[in-house]
Amino acid sequence: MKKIFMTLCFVLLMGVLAACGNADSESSSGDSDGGDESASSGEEKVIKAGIGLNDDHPQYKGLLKFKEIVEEETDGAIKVETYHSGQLGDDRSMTEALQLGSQEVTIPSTAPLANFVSDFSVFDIPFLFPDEQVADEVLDGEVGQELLTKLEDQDLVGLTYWENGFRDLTNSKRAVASVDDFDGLKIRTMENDLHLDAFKALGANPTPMAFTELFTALQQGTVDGQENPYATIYLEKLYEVQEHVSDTHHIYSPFVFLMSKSFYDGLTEDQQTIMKDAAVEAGQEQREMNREANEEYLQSLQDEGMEYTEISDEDREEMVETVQPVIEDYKEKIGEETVDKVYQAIEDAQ
Ligand code: TK8
Repeated sequence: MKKIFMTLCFVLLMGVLAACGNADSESSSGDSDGGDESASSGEEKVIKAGIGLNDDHPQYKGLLKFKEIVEEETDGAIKVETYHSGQLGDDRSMTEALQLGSQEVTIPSTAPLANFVSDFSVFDIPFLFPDEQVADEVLDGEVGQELLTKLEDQDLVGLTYWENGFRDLTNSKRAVASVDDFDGLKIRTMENDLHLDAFKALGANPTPMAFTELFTALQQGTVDGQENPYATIYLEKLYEVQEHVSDTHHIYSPFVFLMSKSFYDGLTEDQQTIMKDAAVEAGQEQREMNREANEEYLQSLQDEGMEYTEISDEDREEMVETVQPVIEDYKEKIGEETVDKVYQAIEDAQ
């Protein structure tokens, strides 16, 4: 009798222990399935965010704003480590690092990004955007957002656009006021075929180069000149190795706020929403800071001794006509549908 009682107690005890065990696994599987959609769920995550420009540039100030928002909104569950001045690499190599999952965020210009998704070269069409307001409307509108979705096939998530700005020519040889003045100038361009062919059409001798190599190349005379917004020319101290600046305003360069798709897909829905909202909010501030900077720094470049040449409407029109064959040639390479949609969006925004 006693033996039967003891057996029953043992069986009952085993049943109770098994039920407790299941309860633990159910509660843990509830967590591990990501059932907790809160922004601060799970183990701490770290975002390595690298850019090519230095820590004085509005791009870095925008990145610090992104960091502030993300760490606040996730209660520290996601930390952002920020790197500038090409510490983690150049636009292309950092974009490749995101594809590999060894870095989580970078913010390249669209020109090198066109090597990953060719449609982005639409923004390299010279003289495409008339001003920043139209650029904002097109980039933040349907066609700009649709382009960002094309990045997913490249293991990248494009969260939003920030602003690099209207690009202006500098060089160490001569004042550039007209098409003829481009003749033979060794101009560094971003790593983008449309940029190369456009400067060849103007008579220059272009060389594609990562931004991280630019200052040394200018200092050593490997190239005579380059083109970037005034804020970059000033804050990267290119006035130390360049004599002349012209307001060519030949291209409006967007930045794309990129995140590694493998990292993004591992976030909860709440965390993904925080990433997007933080990139957009920080981007709005970055655009404002960038515009103020570009206004201010043209005068600063002249104060540092650079000779400023204003391009007349007539000479700019000649530049537009000179690069038109290149634009026609690239419409097919970029994708006729994308080019037509962007031109239509620009017309609608004016
Ligand atoms: C910085 C670059 C730079 C771009 C260039 O990472 O390469 O000239 O304008 O700002 O994206």
